[in-house]
Amino acid sequence: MEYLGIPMERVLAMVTDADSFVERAQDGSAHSPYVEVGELRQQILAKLTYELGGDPNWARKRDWFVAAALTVRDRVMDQWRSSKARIAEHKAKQVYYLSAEFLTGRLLSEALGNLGLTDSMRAALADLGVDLEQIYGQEADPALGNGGLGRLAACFMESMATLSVPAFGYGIRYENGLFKQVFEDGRQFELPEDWLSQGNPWEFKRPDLSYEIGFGGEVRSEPGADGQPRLVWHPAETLHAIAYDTPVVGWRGEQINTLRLWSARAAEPLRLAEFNRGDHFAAHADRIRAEVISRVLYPGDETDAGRELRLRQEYFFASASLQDLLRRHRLLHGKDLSTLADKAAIQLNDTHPAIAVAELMRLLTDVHGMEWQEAWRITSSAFSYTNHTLLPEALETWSVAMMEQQLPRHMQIIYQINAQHLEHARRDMDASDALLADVSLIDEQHGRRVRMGHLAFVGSHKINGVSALHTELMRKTVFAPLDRVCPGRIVNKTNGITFRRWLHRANPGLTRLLVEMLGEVVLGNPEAMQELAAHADDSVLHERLFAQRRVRKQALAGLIADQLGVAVDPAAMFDVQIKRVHEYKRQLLNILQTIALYQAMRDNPLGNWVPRVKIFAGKAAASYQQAKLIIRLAHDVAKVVNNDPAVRGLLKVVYLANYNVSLAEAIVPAADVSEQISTAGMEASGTGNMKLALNGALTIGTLDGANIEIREHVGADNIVIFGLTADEVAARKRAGLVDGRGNIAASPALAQVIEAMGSGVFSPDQPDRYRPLVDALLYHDVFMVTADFDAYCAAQARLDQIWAKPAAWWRMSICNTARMGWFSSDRTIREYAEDIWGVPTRPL
Ligand code: 26Q
Repeated sequence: MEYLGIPMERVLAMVTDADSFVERAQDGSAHSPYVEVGELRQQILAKLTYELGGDPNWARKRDWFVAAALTVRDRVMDQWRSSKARIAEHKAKQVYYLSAEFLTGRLLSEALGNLGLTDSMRAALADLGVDLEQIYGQEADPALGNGGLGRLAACFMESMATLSVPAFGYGIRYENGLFKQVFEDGRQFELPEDWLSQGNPWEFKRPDLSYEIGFGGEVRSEPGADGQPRLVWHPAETLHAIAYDTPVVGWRGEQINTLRLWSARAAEPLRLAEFNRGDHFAAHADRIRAEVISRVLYPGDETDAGRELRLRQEYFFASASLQDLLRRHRLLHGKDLSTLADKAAIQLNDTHPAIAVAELMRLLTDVHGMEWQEAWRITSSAFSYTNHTLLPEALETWSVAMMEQQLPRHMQIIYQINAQHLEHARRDMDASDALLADVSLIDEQHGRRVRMGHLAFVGSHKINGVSALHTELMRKTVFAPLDRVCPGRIVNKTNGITFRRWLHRANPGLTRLLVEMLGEVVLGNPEAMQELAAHADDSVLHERLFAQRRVRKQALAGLIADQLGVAVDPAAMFDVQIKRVHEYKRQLLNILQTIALYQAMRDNPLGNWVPRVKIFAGKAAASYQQAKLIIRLAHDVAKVVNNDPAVRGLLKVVYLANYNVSLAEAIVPAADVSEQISTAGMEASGTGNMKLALNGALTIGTLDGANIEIREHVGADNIVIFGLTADEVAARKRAGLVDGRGNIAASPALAQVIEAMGSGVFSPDQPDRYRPLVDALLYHDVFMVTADFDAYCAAQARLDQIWAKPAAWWRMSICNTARMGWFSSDRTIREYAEDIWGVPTRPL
């Protein structure tokens, strides 16, 4: 990461110091550090020389990174093998986490940290004249996800390894992850992402682990072994799924799990007949059609449904994963599949892998000859499903016609599941015709579509939301009908984040302070951080926290200067909103308030203003025009504000490009204010809110998602809440109150902002550029931006007042860090393990 390359002795000194501090607390290695450093140095040199064919005198940073990564990987291998052996020996139940996305972030510092090797590696590399902090930046950040859902999967994988829950993560090895975001004149452009171009030292290709995946064709009735007729699927097309494994190292490296990502290969490398005829293009056509399946991650979060290739991706990885886990079951537990649900808990990360419900039924009945009812018992005991959104446009459905064409046998199975499900609803639950239509797996209203959320629900024993509010809304809205006919299945599992990455690694300075004050216990038991609140008024602690934050703000300021050429003052309040750009997340509300603040500063340049830096980062789906326009507005506002001498030293606006896990790791520890301002009822949980509060930023937010629980934990005095509640938003929508004109007329500040935007103050070359945004605010403000504007500005003013009293500010910040322990993904995973999966976890 470039910011670590900034020549700032204090940054490095602080980071280095703190790292050793964390690791000395780990009981991992019995080695003498001197022996260990020497061994590491030898191994790195050997890797560089014999595996990479490099020369220590000429090696580039990238080579040193690969040599170091391979060295660490070797250390992981023995533990990995023994983890697998232990599971086989104990015939343990395993968790299978099926997710279309895993946003792991870089792995070198995580592996080193969790193995307790950071210090020794730093010393070994230093002996070789190489700076560890610099080679971290050589690793590609695998962008195999869109946002929160993908990062949650990665946090969960780390926590499962830490808690010794035997687990496989199953997903897709996209050759191109989420697009690279670049800006031209404030407009977002998407470039292909290329994380594998220089190789990936962490993955192991397993060519021996390959499964056939079929598509299309037809279903015929044929006599089975017993002479009875049975349905046999004859796919028109088959291809292979090949496994690539990455080790997942938990804290202290005791349990190593596997992230297994599938890559698509044509069944036949090329069509020989065509090749021999000299038609090389036709010979490769099948290969290309097959391999495109794992080529690219769909960039829509919350949208982009309905595309055939997406369905093929979903079935591809669901089928490969199920075939693989069935194979493992037969290997470890014998050919009897009736015990499958005792040995496998299969978690569906949203509906993206939901076709797995039908696929497991097919594999158990058609392929393994099991009776339907027995297969259904096993399937619905093995699966559980996590919902991440209630937005109607994000609920996946597939047209029956497309399903029949791509997966004809699965369509039949879905009909059969639906028949028994509707029969149960009608006979046992006394469902009316209207209720039956609502709970049917087939939506007949919009041209016959399969409702994947319904399929996942019906095929699961537990369905969970990701925050208390979200789960309550699931029961009350989208899943209310299903909850009536299948009561008791919906449970809440509030999200969490791994503190190893988001506190210990991202913020070693703060971690060191915590350990110094409270002892090493805080590393394994974050609830022990509570004690810090007793020191909330300790002025020495305030100063140390201030110094620590300042170092990280300086580093971020360096990064901003490098990327944007904008100088920001580390003494100013760093006010950050970092997340996917979506209308419901209301970056627009933040920008409107920024404009209002700018206008107020200009009107009264000698006022007692708190200097602020508004920091944005986040990608918009490539086809999401309104979101892209919001990004452009942020850039246009930045241009005007940053070049206006009237507000110099008072206000800066920056939009950092290509937000990803690594950038988050640089921004989170440098944030003073965390913007969590979604329209209430629309953000399922949020997890950035947790990362920022944990690192001591003060949240300004609505009563939405996990913000509500954050308020309960940190205390209402330590968070700035504003705006309509979810109930109030729902009531307004019901009443059709989405006209913003009344709100604008009632707010002079807002009226002035909208006037400026609409008249081209920020787009003089194209005055009507922001007409679509203005029109939406005026006539169709479904995200309640105008309704919440005044309350939001008042909340921002409260933040200014607190900032002016540093003792009050740091007291609140301390209470945040101290009381965020509950949001560890270790806690979340323990809840899943106990209430959903039925697997043990180890105490830390
Ligand atoms: C669906 C169909 C076709 C193509 C893409 C998609 C798609 C892809 C990604 C739909 C949704 C997503 C991602 C959703 C997501 O990240 N949701 C977030 O999940 C977090 C973890 O639970 C929550 O904290 C956030 O509130 C939620 O927005």
